[in-house]
Amino acid sequence: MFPVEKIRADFPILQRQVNGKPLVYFDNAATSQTPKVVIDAIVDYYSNYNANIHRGVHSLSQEATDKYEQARIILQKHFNARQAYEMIFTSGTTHSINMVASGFSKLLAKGDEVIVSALEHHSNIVPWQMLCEITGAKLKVIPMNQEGALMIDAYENLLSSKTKLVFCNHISNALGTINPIKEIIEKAHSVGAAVLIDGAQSIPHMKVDFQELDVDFYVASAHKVCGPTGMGFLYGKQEWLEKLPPYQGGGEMIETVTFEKTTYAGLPHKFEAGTPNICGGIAFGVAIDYMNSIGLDEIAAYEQELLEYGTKKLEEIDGVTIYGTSNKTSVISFNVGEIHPYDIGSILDKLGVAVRTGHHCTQPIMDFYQIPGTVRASFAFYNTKEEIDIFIEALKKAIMMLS
Ligand code: 7TS
Repeated sequence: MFPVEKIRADFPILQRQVNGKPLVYFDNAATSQTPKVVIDAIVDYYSNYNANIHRGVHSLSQEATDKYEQARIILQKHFNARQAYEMIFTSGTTHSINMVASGFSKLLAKGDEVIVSALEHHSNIVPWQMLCEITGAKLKVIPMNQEGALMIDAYENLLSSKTKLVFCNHISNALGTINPIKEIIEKAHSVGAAVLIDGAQSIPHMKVDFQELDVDFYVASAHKVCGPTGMGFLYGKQEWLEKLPPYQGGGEMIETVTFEKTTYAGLPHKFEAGTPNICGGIAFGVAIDYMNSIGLDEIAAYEQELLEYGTKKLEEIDGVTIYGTSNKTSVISFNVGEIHPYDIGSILDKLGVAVRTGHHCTQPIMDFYQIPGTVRASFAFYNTKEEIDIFIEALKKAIMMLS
């Protein structure tokens, strides 16, 4: 039995009430909640060893540097990167994607092609459009089908010797679809293209192995995996990170500076200009350790149970349409008849249930289904079937009020 009650006790926020009702937090795809071990690590950092890193000879600075670099190793081991310096700390997925897109502005030329999937979050579309504007490269799109899955045959037809980069998410935030990224990566490599995978929605739900995937770049955010906001990573294969120019100039990313010429530091410092989110990095490592203490396979199995239960309960309600029905994680995106998702979300909130409504930063997916948005309930390993029952009753009340 998955020890969900014991796990819930780790999350102080789950004790609170919202609008006089016990909180039912089903907005985990937007951000996950924070266990006490991570909160304690943040308090410990600011209470006991707050200092700038990589520069001081003094003890506090050395302690902070050691903990920050240990966190990098925790990430390296967890994701099976070849080297710790292939894990670049960033402020999150968006930042990481922009770093790679900016770097490729020096590597692409007119006539080159890049491929994006139809299932992307705007943060994995807009930076590449900006890149194409600068370089004259062409953006092509892997289409999706009605089930919310990517059409891999069509992808094969898009690939050619002109393809330089493919970017795709591991899991769609709007629908929960798990994309066949190993196949996507293999096919891209067969024409010599590099691949960036957006793992914002995958790392909370599954074990990811960078070497096994043979992925070139993989990016994610700490706040989706029980860590703090404003923190994330860019993983890049060493040969790619060496090829890319630095993203920002500044302190810490240099080897020598003169007014005539500056030389850059090695990895990872070349991409980590300025004082980073030191506490955030340390807390990210603690969050990953916490997830591993529960076990990602156990988490995935339990979340699938929640997904099946929630889907069955929702399907019993008249007028419900669920979007995204292929192999997926614990995300249910739905509408009820013609009722606007925002209206449902507002009433659910009055009843203590937190969901996200709207286009989820995936307007192309909403356009595909010809809808303005959805209500999205996304479950985490600390949610329960009893909470799903509360959500279903609240939803029925909302439908009654709005029909
Ligand atoms: N990529 C995917 C697949 C995401 O789900 C998100 C955030 C991002 C990128 C951006 O991550 P950030 O940490 O840089 O903001 N997704 C969501 C969501 O679904 N609801 O709120 C944020």
